[in-house]
Amino acid sequence: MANHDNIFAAPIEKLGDFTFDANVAEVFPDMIQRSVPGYSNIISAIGMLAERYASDGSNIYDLGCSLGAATLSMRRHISAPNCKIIAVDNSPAMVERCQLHVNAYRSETDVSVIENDIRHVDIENASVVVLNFTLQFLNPDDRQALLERIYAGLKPGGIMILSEKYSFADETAHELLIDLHHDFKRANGYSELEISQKRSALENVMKPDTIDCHKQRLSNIGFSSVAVWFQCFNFGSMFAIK
Ligand code: GEK
Repeated sequence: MANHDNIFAAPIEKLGDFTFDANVAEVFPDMIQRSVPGYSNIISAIGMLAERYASDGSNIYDLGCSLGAATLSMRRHISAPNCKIIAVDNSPAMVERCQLHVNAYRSETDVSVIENDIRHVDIENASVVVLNFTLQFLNPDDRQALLERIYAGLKPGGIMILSEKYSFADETAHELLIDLHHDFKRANGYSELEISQKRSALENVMKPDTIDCHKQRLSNIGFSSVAVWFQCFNFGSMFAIK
């Protein structure tokens, strides 16, 4: 059974900013499953999309891979020959554990797990690029440049899958969707204290954009088909095709 996330269960006197350290990596599968509505469905669908879009001899990127859930889902589904999956994360604890998960299964598709900042990784000859709940952790000023580099590195017809937590311009909708997300967390066993401490810890490190902002930015960069294919409360996933 996965290790249980109780990182915010006891009162923390000096609540710092949230970081992806060894404590988080240890409980990550439990944490993300109980915190992100639809996470398992999204992981499965990333595999299905990769199966359709991975092309012979191309690179597939999983940017902000954490423990490699999207990488493993894609590796299970891809049938195109000579593809290479490049999984990147800048948390040493995540990368170390991701490598162990990757080693646990054999596959025709090669996987490289790389410890690096996704803002500095070369993206080239790509048929599929996944940003599964990662862009939201970048400084808002760095988001456009990364998306431009992804666009440039994608082959024509290639796909980017971008899952994010969203904010909403309408205040009532914004508050309601946040409340529903907190209900979801309560239903998954998180206490009021855990919910509020995690919210405070994330305040400085996660600045979500609106769906309109994402769509506008992707269209301006040049992506031709941009659509939200999944949404539950204030979480969702879109694809953008070059
Ligand atoms: C999944 N995609 O399970 N460079 C590299 N990695 C980064 C950076 C950066 N600049 N900033 C944050 N990260 C995964 C889930 S989790 C989402 C992604 C969440 C990494 C960070 O270390 C963490 O592992 C990941 O992005 C975000 O499908 O925890 O809500």
